[in-house]
Amino acid sequence: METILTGTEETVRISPDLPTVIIGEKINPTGRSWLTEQLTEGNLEALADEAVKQLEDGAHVLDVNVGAASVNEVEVLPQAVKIVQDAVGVPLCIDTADNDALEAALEVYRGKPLINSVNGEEKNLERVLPLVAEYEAAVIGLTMDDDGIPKDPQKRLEIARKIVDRAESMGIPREDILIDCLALTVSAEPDAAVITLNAIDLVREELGVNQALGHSNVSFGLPDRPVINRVALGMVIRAGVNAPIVDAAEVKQSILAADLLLGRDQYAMNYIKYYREHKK
Ligand code: THG
Repeated sequence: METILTGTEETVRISPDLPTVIIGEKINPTGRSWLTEQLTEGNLEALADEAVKQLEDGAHVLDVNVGAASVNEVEVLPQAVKIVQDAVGVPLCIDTADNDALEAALEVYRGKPLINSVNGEEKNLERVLPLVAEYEAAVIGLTMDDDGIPKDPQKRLEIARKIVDRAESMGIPREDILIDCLALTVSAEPDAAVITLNAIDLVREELGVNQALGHSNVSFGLPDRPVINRVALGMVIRAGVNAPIVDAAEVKQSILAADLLLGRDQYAMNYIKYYREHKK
């Protein structure tokens, strides 16, 4: 089960047998008012710096999300994709709920992107999957539908199955679908993380597809978020997430450690290499 993504210069492979792929979350105005201001005014230069910095921090793919109430995404998202691709050669994860903006971004994207996202809502499947097929992209499927996000892990699995089945019926290879079992904050719902972990287990066992996760959501509203994010990350990687959307600066070492412990880093080569390069 190998998902292949390409940017202008680099290819990234996502597979249960390979080290975890880090999707950098920082090109996103949520909770960052200075970035919202820049995007609203159409000043996109900051995105190039943000992209380069995340690669230095150890990201492999970059999520690009310009969504804010004051931003015209149909105009700004394709511009953002161009600017980020001019700055870095890695594949991008195009993150938007506005499917006209998605289509505009796909038109300018160079390579094979990861579309973020489709979900189990009938209307959404009908709009997004034809774009995935047409542009021969990969896609993240969110385990939510017209009734919202189920609390029952089995129901999240059923939505994942529906997305995979529908995509395959349209000629989209199974390898090009990543499932996201949805991380919700444990500050609002005590069982939130356990439900997500159980859903990830089920998707790994029953569908065997690669899995993404908007991981930092788990700690919203709590003090010392990095410690929660780092501890939870070991758990979700063990359960089956192999392409988490995270702040690389915050969790790079934890991911290297998790891969080492799970036998995905022969002779600790990656782990040791990282510390050798970052000693100074
Ligand atoms: N699933 C998928 N895609 C997603 C999400 C998901 N994309 C968006 C989001 N959820 C994942 N990305 C983020 C990005 C930032 C934060 C959380 C998730 C975050 N930001 C800090 C805040 O809002 O407080 C601000 C950080 C800063 O100031 O630098 O927590 O679930 N498929």
